[in-house]
Amino acid sequence: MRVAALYDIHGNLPALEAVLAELALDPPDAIVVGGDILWGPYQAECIGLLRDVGAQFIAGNCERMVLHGDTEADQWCREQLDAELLADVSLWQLTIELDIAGLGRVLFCHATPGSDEEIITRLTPDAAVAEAFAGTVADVVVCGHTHVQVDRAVPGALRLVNVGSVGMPCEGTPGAFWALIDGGIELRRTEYAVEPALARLLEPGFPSVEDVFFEQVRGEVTAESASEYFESLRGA
Ligand SMILES: [Mn+2]
Repeated sequence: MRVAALYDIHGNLPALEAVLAELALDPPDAIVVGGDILWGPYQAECIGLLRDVGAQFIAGNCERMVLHGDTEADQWCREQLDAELLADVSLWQLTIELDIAGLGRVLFCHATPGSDEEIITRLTPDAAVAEAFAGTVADVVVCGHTHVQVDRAVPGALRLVNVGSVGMPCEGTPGAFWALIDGGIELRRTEYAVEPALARLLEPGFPSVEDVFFEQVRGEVTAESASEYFESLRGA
């Protein structure tokens, strides 16, 4: 079974189009969308493209923010979606589990199985990671949320993979980041044209679009700085 894991798309349609064009050349058996497809300029368009290819969706903290939040951006995002789509999003589960030959039980969640916003980074000590996943029965956990790719074995626990972000990566280089899971786990990067994408992302009127997208889409936020920032928030 070949599974593409696409996380943290954030309504970045040009980035998603690039990944889907690559996947169309050799379609996987399943596509798991790991939360935070919402909270960005082209939410409904991204959901539409992924529904067309039969993707399965789980919810992240941004789905919760778009459904229930009260910032200007939360409200703008909610107003872009019709009642039927919002009702569908409210039904998305927090986890999906798949049995994948060569890996075993693979649990997909946005941040951790028990929280859509718990911070785990490449800098988080093993003991804290083991504690966050205590009680999780899986061989591999596939997560996102912190927008930096990670593949680490947690001693005595499990293999933790963060597939990175399609739409708002913090990797020090532009592109859409995701993973192909096929017995092994391949962390992937798909290139797309940055400046035309930024021009398109401005069009719908998503609030603070320049603050949210420009540095990350241009690849100006490094994995090191993002990991240090997120790690400073952990447990705060
Ligand atoms: Mn996110």
